Amino acid sequence: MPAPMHEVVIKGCEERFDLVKLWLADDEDALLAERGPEVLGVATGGQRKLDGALMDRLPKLQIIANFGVGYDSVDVTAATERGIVVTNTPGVLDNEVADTAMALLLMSVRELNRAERYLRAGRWPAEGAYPLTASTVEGRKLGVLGLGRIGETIAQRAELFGMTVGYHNRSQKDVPYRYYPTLLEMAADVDTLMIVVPGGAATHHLVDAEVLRALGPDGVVVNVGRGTVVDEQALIAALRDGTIRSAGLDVFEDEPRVPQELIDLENTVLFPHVGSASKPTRRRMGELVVANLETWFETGSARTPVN
Ligand code: NAP
Ligand code: 8YV
Repeated sequence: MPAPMHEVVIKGCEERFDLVKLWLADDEDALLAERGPEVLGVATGGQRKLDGALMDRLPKLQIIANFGVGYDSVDVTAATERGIVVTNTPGVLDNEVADTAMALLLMSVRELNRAERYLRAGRWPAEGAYPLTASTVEGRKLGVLGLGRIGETIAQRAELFGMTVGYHNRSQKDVPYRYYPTLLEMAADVDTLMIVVPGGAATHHLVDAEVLRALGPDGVVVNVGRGTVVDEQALIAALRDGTIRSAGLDVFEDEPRVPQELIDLENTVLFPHVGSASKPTRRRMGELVVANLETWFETGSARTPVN
């Protein structure tokens, strides 16, 4: 284990395996040289990059079990080349992340974060009612970029909120939502863009200035996928000059650093990557990490492999 993880993973691994805690080493290089050749599995929470160079220090490595659906900190190509299976934690967090996404959407459209700040600042008795919001959620057109497990869970919620739903993926799915073959086409047709695609090179800056312009002045962007999907500087400019209305963000390009410009803007809702961050959900994710390791070493197949 390269860095500290959820207690369920630490305990689960300690009970079943001989756990090497790399972060406790005074001399990491020496520990890797001494214990690396014995290591058969890695449990990781994504704090540390798992690249080919590190894999080469673990010549008997069979499995990398990632805590989280997104596994962008693991070089899966390098793992596959070395015959190492990579697992993630899909499914168990869909509802939690979808709830977080809806909270960002509702807060962004109805300015609920600003309204709360208004009350806390004592402005209600002094200045009267908070101004009416220009927009409302019911009737908005939602475009989901990445209609996968979490994206579909968000789509179901959005329908209940009276929104129409469309999506853009690389491939069309058998779902009752309109498919847009290109992101630009979708952005031009909807007013609310929900980003739920994975990070990595294939999705880097997919949402750029052109997409934001296409979304238009009533446009709301919500990102619960990965920060790298959005050109953050283009987003800041679009929020500043009214190209779009507002943004609700759970993920950022360089976490945990969030650009001061985003913090200073009134039309942003900013969460510190808490999409799945409840105790029950994180526990389920931890249990799935341990289950992947356990079944791999018991049966030779993992529960939720990605390669
Ligand atoms: P999933 O089921 O694999 O869905 C991902 C969707 O994205 C798929 O429908 C896929 O469809 C689409 N997609 C992938 N690459 C694309 C591309 N280049 N262009 C357009 N569409 C693309 O994954 P999930 O379980 O829903 O999770 C999605 C992501 O959410 C994770 O990878 C992670 O980054 C993020 N996440 C964030 C949090 C949080 O706390 N904020 C929590 C969990 C997950 P096609 O393959 O057809 O393109
Ligand atoms: C976690 C996530 O915050 O699952 C993911 O992809 O982004 C979140 O659930 C993260 O994985 C915790 O390390």
